[in-house]
Amino acid sequence: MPYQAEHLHENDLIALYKNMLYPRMIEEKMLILLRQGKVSKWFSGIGQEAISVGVTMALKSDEYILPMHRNLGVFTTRKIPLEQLISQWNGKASGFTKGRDRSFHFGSQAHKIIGMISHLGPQLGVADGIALAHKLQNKNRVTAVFTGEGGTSEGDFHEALNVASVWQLPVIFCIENNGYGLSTPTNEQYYCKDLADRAIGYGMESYIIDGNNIVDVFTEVKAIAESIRQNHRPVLIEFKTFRMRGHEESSGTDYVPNSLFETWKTKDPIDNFEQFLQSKSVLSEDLKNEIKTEFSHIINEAIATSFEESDIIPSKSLELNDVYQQFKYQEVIVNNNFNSIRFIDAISESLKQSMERHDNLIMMGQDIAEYGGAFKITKGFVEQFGKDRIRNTPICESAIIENAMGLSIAGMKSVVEMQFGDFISSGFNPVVNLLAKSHYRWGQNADVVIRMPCGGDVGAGPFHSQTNEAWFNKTPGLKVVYPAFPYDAKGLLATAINDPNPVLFFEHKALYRTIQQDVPEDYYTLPFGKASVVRKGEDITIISYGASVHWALNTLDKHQDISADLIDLRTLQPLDTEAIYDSVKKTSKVIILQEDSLFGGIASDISALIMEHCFEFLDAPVKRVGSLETPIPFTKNLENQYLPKERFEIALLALLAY
Ligand SMILES: Cc1ncc(C[n+]2csc(CCOP(=O)(O)OP(=O)(O)O)c2C)c(N)n1
Repeated sequence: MPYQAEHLHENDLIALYKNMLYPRMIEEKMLILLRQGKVSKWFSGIGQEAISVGVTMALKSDEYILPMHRNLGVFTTRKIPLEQLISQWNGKASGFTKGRDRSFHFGSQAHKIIGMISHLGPQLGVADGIALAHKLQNKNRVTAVFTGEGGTSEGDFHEALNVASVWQLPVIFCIENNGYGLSTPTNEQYYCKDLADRAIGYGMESYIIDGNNIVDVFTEVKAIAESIRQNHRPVLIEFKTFRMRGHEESSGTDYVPNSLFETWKTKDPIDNFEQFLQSKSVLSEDLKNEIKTEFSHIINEAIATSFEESDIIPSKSLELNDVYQQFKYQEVIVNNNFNSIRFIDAISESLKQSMERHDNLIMMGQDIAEYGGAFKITKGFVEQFGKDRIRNTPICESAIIENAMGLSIAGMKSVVEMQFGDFISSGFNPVVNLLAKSHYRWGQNADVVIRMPCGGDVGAGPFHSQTNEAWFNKTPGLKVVYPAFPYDAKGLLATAINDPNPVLFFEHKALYRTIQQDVPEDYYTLPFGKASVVRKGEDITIISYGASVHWALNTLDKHQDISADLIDLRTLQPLDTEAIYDSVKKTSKVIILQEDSLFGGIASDISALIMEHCFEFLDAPVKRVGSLETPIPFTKNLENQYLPKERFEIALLALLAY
């Protein structure tokens, strides 16, 4: 193999060699332990070490790298302690995820490494977010992210490249083209000669590098990184290489022709480089043996230390405590200068005041800049805060939510506006798998608020009227806020932005311009997990949130003789169970009204909780009322039939008469 190494000092050459050899020797040991059933699942990077090592050595130590499942060389080159790595793979408490996630599904801020979630593609958008943060912070840093060739078929890949290009982000996208995605060969994965050509469509430059030649990888990536630091832009690199073992160790390689293994064996990145170094008298036999003996010793010691560590003793409180980052709510109260404003103005004011308070807060969304967003909530923001902080995005919910994760990793806050809450389905994966699980998995918070204009009664049909909070209430790690009044909306949104955890903030569109209230002019906060009792009464408890609070109010206005507690939950996660139980214990009858179709919604869980905690206090069965079990229709008559307003009145009267 030809090595153009004249520009490299002998010490650099030895460092490249050692950094490749170390992960190879660890892997060889792992394979033995795996066969003995002593380690969990293993994805081999044997034969691909030059890429992990070359890229990592080409970057500076304060620059982030986002590796995949075959990039042990990234972790070892960044000098992650081996005992801790082994404990991670063995599910021990001192591993990076405390036994909560396996293999390379973790990150380490100390080493500027951000590990993957299983879904592969989301890594790429996260890299965009980190690079965006660095660009906004005027740090000349490159971010490198890996994907296999299989992962390039995912929408996330295309979205991330497009965003990086449109925003000219300093990201090096590294495709490790190793011939197979599990058992799928490249000709069943994509229909073009070189994946590097994908860059053309995104107006991006690209390179093809021999991924088995450590000198080429290191030298070329170093030059590309230096150039990107000077002149911010993304670059796509396709590394040609080969996967020398199965997808994972138990899956075999029957589908790979033997001739391919034979050909690629001759291209082994370590054997060839070793021979080259020996031919140049850089590596003597003695030195080689010395290095190998030293590594062997380190590896055996680390394995012994890790295996001595006892198994995790499960603790419910430890598990539950790590789902969210601790947040110390800071109350800000104001009691003067009230103005009568609409729900929509309250949201807008709150956003503006938070933008003024948090220099590290940015907003992203479709058409939110000059146009002011679909509902004009951010009108005028660009003039005040500039386009760096008020960012129009391409139409790619997944990549933008992944960007938000990346911003958080690099110390920034973000608010992402969904044009309509319905479109979160196009960014569902990063919300429920990346933002929600990150803190529990490896202690990395996602300081992101996603604004969700939602809800029906607006004649907008199945794709612009859903109230999809139940998709998220279900997922540990997310907070869900759903105000019904301008005062609550303003204060709760300020808290959502202060909270370092991911918050889904639901804004009912039918309330935007119809509900008005006296609201303090200045900035204030309201706590999560505290319901508000909108009406006080004795005979029945009505529990609701969002627009349906107003439907309940209208019903009570029509029936002045009904004495009811009307509880507006305000936040669904956390849920104020105390307020619910206190009221039910007082009134002994309870009806829960939700706008969403009934099955699987929050009303069902609240009903179950009441049964479990207040059964002895009940004088009647708990009643739930919600929309029909259909998608939400567009035509007024159909929508009226779908929504539960009329059914609520009937059910309320029936329950009172029970
Ligand atoms: C969204 C998603 N679909 C399917 C999988 C299962 N899966 C895990 S790795 C893999 C193959 C990945 O191939 P490639 O991106 O080429 O990387 P390689 O394993 O070859 O390094 C598949 C199908 C997954 N993890 N995520």
